[in-house]
Amino acid sequence: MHVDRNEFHPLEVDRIREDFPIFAGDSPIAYLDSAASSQTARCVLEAMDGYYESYRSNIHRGIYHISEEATAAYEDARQKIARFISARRASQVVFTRNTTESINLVAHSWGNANIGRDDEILLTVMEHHSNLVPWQLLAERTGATLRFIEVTDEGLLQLDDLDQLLTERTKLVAITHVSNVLGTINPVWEITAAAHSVGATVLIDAAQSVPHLPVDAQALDCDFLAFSGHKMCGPTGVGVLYGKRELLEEMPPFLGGGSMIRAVQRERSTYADVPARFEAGTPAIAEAIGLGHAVDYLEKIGLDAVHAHEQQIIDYAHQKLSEIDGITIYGPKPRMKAGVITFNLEGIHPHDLAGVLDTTGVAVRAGHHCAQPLMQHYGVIATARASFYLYNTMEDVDRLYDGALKAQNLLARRQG
Ligand code: 7TS
Repeated sequence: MHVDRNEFHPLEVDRIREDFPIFAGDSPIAYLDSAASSQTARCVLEAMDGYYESYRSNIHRGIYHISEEATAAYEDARQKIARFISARRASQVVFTRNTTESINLVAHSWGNANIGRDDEILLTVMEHHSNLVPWQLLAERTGATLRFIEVTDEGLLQLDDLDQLLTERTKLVAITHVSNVLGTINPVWEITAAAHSVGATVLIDAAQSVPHLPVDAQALDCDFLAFSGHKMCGPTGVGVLYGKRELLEEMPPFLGGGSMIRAVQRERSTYADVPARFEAGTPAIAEAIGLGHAVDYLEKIGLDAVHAHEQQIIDYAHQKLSEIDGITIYGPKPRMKAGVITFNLEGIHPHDLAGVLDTTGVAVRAGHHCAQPLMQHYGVIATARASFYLYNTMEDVDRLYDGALKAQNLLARRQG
């Protein structure tokens, strides 16, 4: 079947691409690895430069002008992020380094206090290692048991089993909103409601959803939500943990040090209110300010529009790549997923494929994508993955297609 990309009507992305310095020049990269880390919008870079050039100083301590300015900009970023995910209060937004640290914070602070040896933690087989290893470590510390929602061959969660898996022993359900490998958008609202009906607490790994879809933490009713700035046009080094107020307020500190205390004596201390209690030491000030501007940028474009754009690209990518002989595409149909397509070409190692694609200026990720249990489910060691964002074009898909054919010509013949 011949696929004509003009049948699809992508959003106009030329103007959006001008907002990303990396795409300037005559032969821009076809950057298809935004699930690993997105590109940074110029307004984010300018906001961070503005801090360093004009009011760089520490926060929450200075009684001079530029420190007050830095504190205000940092707290303003917290407000913007709270609004972006529809948190009730800004104090429910804790700045961390990334999704991984947000989840570890919950595993230590909430987990150590609330999980015991007879308890169960329910995960899924499609979790990123970030939302698996912290719970394995917690289970080792406490003697708790990990249980798993299976994945169907189509790449959806096997939710028929949910009623059996959720029992009065289930204390925590920790699930990804969107799979970083398959792109599957999981029905997290339904799972959260079912988990709450047995009294379990729910953490949603939103690393791949908050950057790409409208996410409303209050509507989802999740107890915790974790995501990273670097996947949403923001800088590296800053992430977010959202939590319900009553849970955060009960939780003991994770890291100890400056900024998180109320009063310190030789032998003991009392701790600050949330969110400061969980932000020990000097935080990533410029990065938090940059993330606030990334949120402004995404809000201006609209997350519905971003998602619709990715759906068009992923529709086209599915049709186009399906034309290739010997391709296996993993995961659900385009309509049920975000902008990720994961595949293998028969007889070609995905690392070799990625190497050939790189020679044509196409950047994809190849490997296990930090989701080894999911690879084991599919009986593969690695896959190639192209992931799309608001700045990608149909032409990027064509370049991926052409590069895949080139790899087949170069490698399949040699290996075959
Ligand atoms: N959870 C999911 C669903 C992810 O996709 C990632 C990163 C993380 C957690 C961890 O985020 P971090 O910012 O703490 O590292 N995913 C990927 C990826 O797919 N390729 O590289 C990183």
